[in-house]
Amino acid sequence: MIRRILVLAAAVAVVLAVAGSLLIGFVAQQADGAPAASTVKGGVGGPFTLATHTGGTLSDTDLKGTPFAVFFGFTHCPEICPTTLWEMSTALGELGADGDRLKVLFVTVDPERDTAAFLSDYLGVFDPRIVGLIGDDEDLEALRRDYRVFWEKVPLEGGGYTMNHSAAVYLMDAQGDFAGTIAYGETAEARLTKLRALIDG
Ligand SMILES: [Cu+2]
Repeated sequence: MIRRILVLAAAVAVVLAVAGSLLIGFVAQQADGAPAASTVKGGVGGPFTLATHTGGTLSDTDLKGTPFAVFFGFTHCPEICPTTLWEMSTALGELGADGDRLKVLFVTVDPERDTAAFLSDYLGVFDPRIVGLIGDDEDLEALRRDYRVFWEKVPLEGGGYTMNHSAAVYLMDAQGDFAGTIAYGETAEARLTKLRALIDG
């Protein structure tokens, strides 16, 4: 009986965790309308130059001709970021060599803690093709506006902080125009279909 209650409690915890993360995604979607619209076709996206986790730089002009999937998060994230990075790694694995025709980018919205070294360690467990990107406050404000991303710092009881943030992966085509999103919680099949379509243009 006790075992049954424990199993039930665990199941309820999982359901609550999933519902909570969906709610965060939903709230994030609702809250992201405020910044001025981007001038890029599709209304999402814009110019950027950011530091990579391997010590280089990457700009939107470097990506001309290469479709990319970009996601905004932070390494201390308890669930959405590791899940998304794991799912994108799985998708890249399934795409195999076709996955080389696309770039998957992870922009940290927590540059205070996510240094290049920290990001390198963190990304080490995911597909090596995923590029971690770090910007300063000005870079991040431009991305927040152009990509209509939402994030905010939330102090934690007992010290420290976490970040609430938009959970969608933004898909940008080879011209740098907005091509859609992958929502948090979409099926692996839907994710793969969207990535294949992005690669095939
Ligand atoms: Cu996250």
